[in-house]
Amino acid sequence: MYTQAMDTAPKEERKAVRSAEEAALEQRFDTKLDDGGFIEAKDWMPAHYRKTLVRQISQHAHSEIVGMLPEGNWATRAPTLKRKCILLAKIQDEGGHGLYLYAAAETLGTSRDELFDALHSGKAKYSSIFNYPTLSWADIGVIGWLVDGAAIMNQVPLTRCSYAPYARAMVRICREESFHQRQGFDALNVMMREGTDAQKAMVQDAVDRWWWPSLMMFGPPDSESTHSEQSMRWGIKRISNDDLRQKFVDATAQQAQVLGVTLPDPLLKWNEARGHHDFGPIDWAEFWRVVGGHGPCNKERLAARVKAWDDGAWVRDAALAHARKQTTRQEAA
Ligand code: BYC
Repeated sequence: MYTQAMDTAPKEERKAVRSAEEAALEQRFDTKLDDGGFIEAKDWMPAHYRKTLVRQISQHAHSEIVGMLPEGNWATRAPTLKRKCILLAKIQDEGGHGLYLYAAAETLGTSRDELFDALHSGKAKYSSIFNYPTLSWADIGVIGWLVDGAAIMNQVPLTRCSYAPYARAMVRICREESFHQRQGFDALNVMMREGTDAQKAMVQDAVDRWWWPSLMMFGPPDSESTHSEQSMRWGIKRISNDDLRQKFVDATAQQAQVLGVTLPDPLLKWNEARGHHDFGPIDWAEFWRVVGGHGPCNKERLAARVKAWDDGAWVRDAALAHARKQTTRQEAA
């Protein structure tokens, strides 16, 4: 039969050569990671490593931009000009984090349109925590203290993630998250030190509502975590879900004492033998309900993102038209 192919070996033979080549590449990839090396966008990587990274980085990016919504709810109602400026800056930072992360995901060969499609169609996940409502101003402080606190605990190890573009994005994100956590603690501290009894009660109420969902941010227990084992082997995750959760509980229990609030867990207690705090059982049924789309605000959050995307269509069209006009002018010059 007529063919222009250079390689006329039988199909099975070609497959064997390809898989031997792939095995050698995979061996080199594994050795690099075992030696503590990092992978760059143009390096060879197994398809599953690429897919895992696109999944995690895009979920992370979606969480950042969906995370702007519960805070945006209070942008017009911040109690002072100073707090309003801080809140606006924080919300803008979250938008920026989303953009660094979408850019990091794009280096893996997935387009931003595909990533947004997955979010808007409800296929892609984002952090469970953003499906809870922000009912009072104290919620904004508690999001900074607990939610950003949990985010830092989870994200500092990601600055050493084996995929270098993600690791580099995380360095800047963590610096900004650290400011977010401190501003949240400061806002609560002012309410607890100088506030009225009603304001103190508002802080306690917010802590009571956000504590358990914050612990869920770290993901399911290690025994039920689908991706942990492989992601740890590849150096995408450096510390397990349960270990990070424990570190967070230990750090936060002390901060709660300084603030003068009670964490809503009667079983929370320092365990001298373990050198850690023991804590009560997490309601994993609630976690899976929220992750499955049935939390208090899932529908509202997704609808707000889709609306923002649709309302922004004219801006994207205008930017594209402007870029086309500039290219035509440059070509004509
Ligand atoms: N919510 O095998 P596992 C922020 C899913 S942004 C929803 O342990 P993995 C901030 C998981 O995706 C915070 N889903 O997964 C922003 C998987 O489902 P799929 C976001 C969750 O990936 C603005 C399944 O459960 N941070 O802090 O090894 C303002 C099994 O889980 C959750 C990041 O994204 C959850 N909480 O570990 C303020 C950090 N947990 O994909 C603050 C980067 C798990 O198979 N991501 N699932 O359908 C990570 O570190 C890891 O992806 C996780 C989960 C630790 C979250």
